[in-house]
Amino acid sequence: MDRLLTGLQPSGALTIGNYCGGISQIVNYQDKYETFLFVPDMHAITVPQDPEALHRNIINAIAMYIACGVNPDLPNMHIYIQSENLYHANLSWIFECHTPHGDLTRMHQFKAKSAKNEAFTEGLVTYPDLMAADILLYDAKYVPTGIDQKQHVELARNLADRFNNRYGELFVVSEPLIPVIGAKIRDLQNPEQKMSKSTDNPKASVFLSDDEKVIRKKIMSAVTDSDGKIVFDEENKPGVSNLLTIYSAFSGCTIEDSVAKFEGGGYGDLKKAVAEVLVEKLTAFQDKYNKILASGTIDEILDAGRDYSIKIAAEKYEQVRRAVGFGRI
Ligand code: AQP
Repeated sequence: MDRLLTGLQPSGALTIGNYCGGISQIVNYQDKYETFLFVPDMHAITVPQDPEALHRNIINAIAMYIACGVNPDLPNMHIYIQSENLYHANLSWIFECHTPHGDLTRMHQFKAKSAKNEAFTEGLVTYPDLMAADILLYDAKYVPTGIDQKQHVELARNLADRFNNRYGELFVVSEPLIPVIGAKIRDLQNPEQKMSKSTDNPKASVFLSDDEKVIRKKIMSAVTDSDGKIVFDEENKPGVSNLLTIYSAFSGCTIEDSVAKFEGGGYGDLKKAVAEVLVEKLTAFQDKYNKILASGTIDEILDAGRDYSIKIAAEKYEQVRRAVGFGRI
């Protein structure tokens, strides 16, 4: 079985964007690939985090993955916490010593997040090296992701190529898997930007944990435009196109079917339908989520995932360590 790997930062509650770009793809592919699904808590601290909230977000994220359809009982599913496997940090250091600084500071995510905080840390700069380590330790062939993380997967591919050329075949060169619908769910208040879990605007993102009333309120106040036509045109009508995308992603329709369903109608009707489909899906996730949190099974899942991930990562790290000349011959 080929390997697939992905992680979602526990930097806040997960959004419907995280679901479309990450979780839904894992669910779609979980019977086909050996899946490494981890919680990147080390990535989360590249921006300031409250320690208590971080602990809680880690466990909540696992419960939400499972509530959304990830099956922890599959023998090919491995769920673990990044910081519990020290090989991620070890390999990241080696990658940092092989990545030109300029390659890191030209990353879109670095530019966006450093612009928000002048006192950004070095961890924010080297984030893509840690992500490359997350991927390459496991010979992951596929990395499901939204558009925003594609550039980081490309950096991991470049590192794999560079190492293979310089030190001999060490790494599988991974491919990003970008969803056809929902690769970039947009901020509801500023549709020029992508939706994010760490937003400051309370109306910008729909969280998977939002209740019915909140979902309806956020969708009904989503920014659209003044021309009143329901057309899919991401460049000129990003707000309306975003609503059509969310409707399609959560109802299973194509974009064309959604346009056909709503064209000629008003934005109010489109928003009501988007809210309806989200309420139906998210309340079903939330029912399962509460049961999983109460079941006390998460530790067992994480212990097994940690032990397996360490076993695989240790073998790869040993090869790399020898290749770069660390330690004794
Ligand atoms: N808006 C989005 N649309 C589609 N996919 C998205 N992803 C993130 N936002 C969208 C995808 O979700 C997965 C997990 O991302 P992450 O949590 O590791 O980091 P991120 O991309 O930085 O996500 P956020 O929500 O924007 O987090 P913060 O606010 O902490 O930076 C990835 O596959 C990502 O592409």
